[in-house]
Amino acid sequence: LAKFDYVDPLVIEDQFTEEEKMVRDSARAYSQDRLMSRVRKAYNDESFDREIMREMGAQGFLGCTIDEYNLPGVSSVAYGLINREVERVDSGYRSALSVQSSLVMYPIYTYANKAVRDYLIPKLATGELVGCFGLTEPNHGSDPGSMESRAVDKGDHFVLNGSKTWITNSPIADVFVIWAKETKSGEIKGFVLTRDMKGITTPKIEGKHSLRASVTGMIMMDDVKVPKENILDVSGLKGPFSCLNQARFGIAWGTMGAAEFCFHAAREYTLNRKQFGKPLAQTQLMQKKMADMLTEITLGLHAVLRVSRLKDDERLAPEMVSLVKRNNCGKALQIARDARDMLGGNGIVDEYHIIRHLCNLETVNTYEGTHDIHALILGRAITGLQAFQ
Ligand code: TGC
Ligand code: FAD
Repeated sequence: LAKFDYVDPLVIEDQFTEEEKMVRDSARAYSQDRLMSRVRKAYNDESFDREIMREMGAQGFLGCTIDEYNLPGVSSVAYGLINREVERVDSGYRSALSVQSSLVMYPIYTYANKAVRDYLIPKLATGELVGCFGLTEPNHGSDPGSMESRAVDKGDHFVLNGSKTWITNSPIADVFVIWAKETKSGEIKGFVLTRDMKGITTPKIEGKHSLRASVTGMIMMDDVKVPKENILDVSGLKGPFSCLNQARFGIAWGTMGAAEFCFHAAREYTLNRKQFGKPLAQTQLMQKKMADMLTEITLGLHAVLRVSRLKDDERLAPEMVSLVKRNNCGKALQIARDARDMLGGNGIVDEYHIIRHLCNLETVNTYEGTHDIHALILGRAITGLQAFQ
């Protein structure tokens, strides 16, 4: 009989190619060596070190699935494994990676005209330029189709007005992928804005108790003149949603990294901590919690691996992404809560990192479609009935 390994119970390792394992190992080394040592201070100071984007660029993480512009063109699984390793340290750092790769480079690479693409993709890939993705508005979060931002066609340029909120990296961004309704057609269109355009302001959102190592802000657009060639060649909500398909599946991988960190930390702690004369890990309650954690992490990883392979096989349905995004975020959040409890008082101290993961996962469970919105997406697919409105 084979030996059971609690670190990899269903031997997922066998399912990765040699290249994927190499990418995973280098992402793990970078994340543990370079990110872990900075994260407590960054989180406590509520600051994001822009240098991290250059480092991730140098590692080849940014836009790594693109097979042009000297980018590595790795599989979706490899991209997922990078997300898992980065989020093992902090969801905010994974956010920086997913926004730049999936929400900025992906739409520019897929929908921008050649000149814009040729200029921006190499600079975004090195982290020389930082991008952000503006879909959410103060009055429209789960329902972006009702957005109020407007783009008016003025012949050789568009004029954009409106405001976006909750935008990862907007205060430090050089490039803005903005979704707005083009008034003539009434259709949602994407536009690439740059920091030098007049009329853009990006105030930081202060006071977050979650994702503090990531900077979040607004984007206010006041008569911003955008050249015609900066429009993206896609219409309707499928423009932003096609980007979200990329980012949401990366989140499904990433959250498993955060959950694994919490599981291993709680295991270690309860093996060492004695109460009533024996290790806490020797109690039935602790062992049940750990059995549940390990089960959910294992199922979550195997499920997102399957979705990634289907994606690379061009057999991906958006509902598959909703299923793993929703499940893995919700399960990671529960695992972080249980781990927090297992450490008793120490569970709330930053030195043990679990409380930070727990607070971060509250955001991750909300952004890119809340847990309940993904339930409604699945509910529509199950019943054929739309329950949003
Ligand atoms: P609905 O009728 O469902 O769809 C409208 C059109 O869009 C198409 N579509 C998709 N296309 C590609 N991929 C998908 N996943 C798609 N989902 C929908 C659809 O086929 C249709 O096309 P067409 O040609 O027929 O018009 O639209 P709805 O308004 O009823 O949508 C409802 C709902 C709830 C599904 C949707 O609005 C939704 O997903 N809401 C959640 C909002 C959200 O996820 N926001 C994310 C903001 S970005 C963010 O959070 C970044 S965090 C970054 C970080 O730091 O990591
Ligand atoms: P709401 O839509 O107001 O939802 C509030 C509650 O109502 C939720 O529980 C929701 O599930 C529920 N609800 C909504 N509709 C229904 C319904 N029909 N039936 C039942 N329940 C419903 N957005 C971007 O565009 N770019 C970014 O880079 C970005 N980064 C973010 C970073 C952070 C730190 C955070 C917190 C958010 C970010 N977001 C970003 C925004 C994020 O996508 C939204 O917060 C999210 O989509 C939810 O929108 P909302 O906050 O307006 O909540």
